[in-house]
Amino acid sequence: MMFSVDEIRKDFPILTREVYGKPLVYLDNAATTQKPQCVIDAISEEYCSVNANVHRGVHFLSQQATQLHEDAREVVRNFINARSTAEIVFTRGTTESLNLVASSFGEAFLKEGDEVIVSEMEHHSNIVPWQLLRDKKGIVLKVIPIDDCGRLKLEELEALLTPRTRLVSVAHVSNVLATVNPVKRIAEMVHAHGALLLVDGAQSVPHIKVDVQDLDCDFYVFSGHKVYGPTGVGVLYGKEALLDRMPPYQGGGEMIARVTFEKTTYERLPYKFEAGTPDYVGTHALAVALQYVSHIGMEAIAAHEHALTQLAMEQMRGIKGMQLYGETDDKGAVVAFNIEGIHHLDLGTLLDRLGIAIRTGHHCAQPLMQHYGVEGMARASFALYNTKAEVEALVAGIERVRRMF
Ligand code: 7TS
Repeated sequence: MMFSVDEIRKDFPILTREVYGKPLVYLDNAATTQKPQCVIDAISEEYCSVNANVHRGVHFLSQQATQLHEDAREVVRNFINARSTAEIVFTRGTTESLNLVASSFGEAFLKEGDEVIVSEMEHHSNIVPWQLLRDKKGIVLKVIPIDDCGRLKLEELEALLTPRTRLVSVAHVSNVLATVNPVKRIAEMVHAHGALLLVDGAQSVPHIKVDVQDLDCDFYVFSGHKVYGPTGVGVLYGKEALLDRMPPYQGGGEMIARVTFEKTTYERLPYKFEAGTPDYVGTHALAVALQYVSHIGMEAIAAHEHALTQLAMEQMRGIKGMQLYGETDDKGAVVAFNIEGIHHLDLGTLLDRLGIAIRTGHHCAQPLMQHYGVEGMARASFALYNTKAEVEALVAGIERVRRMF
């Protein structure tokens, strides 16, 4: 399929709206993406004509809803090339997937003094669950530092790995610097030390082709809403042998084989980790979103977004007082920056009045802000429907704001 951004934009109804009488320039895609009509329709059609609780009923609608939900699991499996649908656990999102692993893997495999390694560029959701575990179990949390360009210092990771290291948990792509971390290489390093690798794919799945078997990571997590799907649904991929050995995360319906007051046995994978009624409408709509981007082609999406990011970086470098963060060549679709003499919040607020939506603040990565010695940054993040004209509007908007100070 030919990549035509004009055609793609027609699929996203929200992109035609105006804010403050100006065309919306939506550049906060790392926070959440807008939804194509097919995803919106999938949600409304399922509620209009299928809705019934899954896995429970013998009746027609329940079976049809179950089919859609389980077909969605197969779509996710195929999208990230997992071996089996037993390895695809539906969750509420990246945050819940990370908490699930911290809680369940922590319970099964971590003892006092065992080490978990994260990186300096992690989102809080890949820091705090491990700190909670540290408080509970006395594990040791170590941190891979970054250089000022925003690259992980892999030689320092090598030095951090010890016989007590059980798990390394890192972002595939940073939500601030957009660094694409060499997770395949990291998996080799980590496995050579007998530890496991968890990859936070919240910012990679929407932008680059992911193959969990090729990466050979042990866990991979992502959120539906960042990849044009609905809010409230996400994925935990885990190698089957590993998930099999982990205890349930939550108890309730769906996750049991048999319950007596004396003893309860658990369902097979992946249901052991899916207590309660799942968001089966959300999983179906997520599958529709993944099919939508697959149809366009992840390579074409990556190329389009790379061109936008390069253009933004090039033009923004020319702005007086500009400080860019994250200067790796192959970076993803995010540009984080500050302008000397202008608070990032003022910049964001003034750009908003021009119809340009960017993010400001710490981006849930306060340790990263501490690395750069700032309280916050402005951040523009791109998606498949953004255009060169929007990048130019951003640059012109920043220039206009800058002249006001
Ligand atoms: N990990 C990374 C790398 C993220 O970017 C985010 C969300 C999360 C985890 C958490 O995802 P959730 O769907 O469970 O909330 N990042 C952002 C952001 O950059 N701006 O808003 C949310």
